[in-house]
Amino acid sequence: MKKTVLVAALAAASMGAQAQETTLRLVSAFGETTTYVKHMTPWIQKVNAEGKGLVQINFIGGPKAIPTFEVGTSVRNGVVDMAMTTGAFYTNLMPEADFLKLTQITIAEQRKNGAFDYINKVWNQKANMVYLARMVDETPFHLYLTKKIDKPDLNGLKLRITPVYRDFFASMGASLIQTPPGEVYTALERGVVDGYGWPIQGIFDLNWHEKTKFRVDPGFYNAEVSIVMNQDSWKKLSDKQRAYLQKQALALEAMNGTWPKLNAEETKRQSEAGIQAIKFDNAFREKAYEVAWAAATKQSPEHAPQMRKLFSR
Ligand code: 173
Repeated sequence: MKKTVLVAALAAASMGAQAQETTLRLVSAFGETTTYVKHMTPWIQKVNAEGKGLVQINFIGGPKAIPTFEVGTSVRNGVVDMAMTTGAFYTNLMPEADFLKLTQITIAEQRKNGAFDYINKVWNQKANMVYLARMVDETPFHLYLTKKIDKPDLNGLKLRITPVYRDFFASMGASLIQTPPGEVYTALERGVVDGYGWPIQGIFDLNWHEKTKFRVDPGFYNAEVSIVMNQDSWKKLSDKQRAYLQKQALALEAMNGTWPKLNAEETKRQSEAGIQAIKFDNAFREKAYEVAWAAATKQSPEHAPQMRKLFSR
């Protein structure tokens, strides 16, 4: 009799412990050796160290676990609980995903002016996702080339793209081929493409600098990489667990201050690697925004105009 009571008590205690601590499975749409995973890793360590008995994050891996362009669907369906990814990789769920590149204010400002809540409303409804934290900000995209151009005319060039660059590069006459980041090096090496779009940071991660001769300035848009979460997994958490994750989301965003410095260092590193800047005037960047907002408004007449107001300076 005594023994039965003890066993029951132990079982209850262990169930209690399980109910308190939840482990969330997270995948990355970017490779495990990249700048973005390096930026996220200390954060996961912090979440796990401070979240003992409450919330743990189990980093499953990069595109070898789930291919880059399938990560969004996996989060929506709850195959994983969380992902580090960018909107351009899950436009199959909703066109609005890619509009986050058009923010001209920081994520801290987006939390203040209502943009963050607006994003969450759309993400909840259309993708079954919670938009938890933006971990790349204040970072322009660029066009990188293996051949020189002397005006913003991309006729005759074949470029590697994602939805980020599609309409802008097409508007200058380029032919386009979409690939995940993991296939850029091979495409360059085989001469399948004459260039690619990518943010100012990260081209050394997968050795693209070996094949890159030119970078076009100015940069355009604002690279977005974020942590998103399955909405059902979010709802299953206790209030305390949700508050903890929100606190840690802010801690991750507080690390965004390092990007401008890192970007300046990367620009220097590119020039030291022999990559030459091709400089166009600011009309190049302005056209990038014009083309993208026109496309956005067509794709989402309901949300694009409001997002434009909330995202602009
Ligand atoms: O793969 C890409 O070029 C892309 O869309 C992207 C978006 C944000 C950060 C890095 C890459």
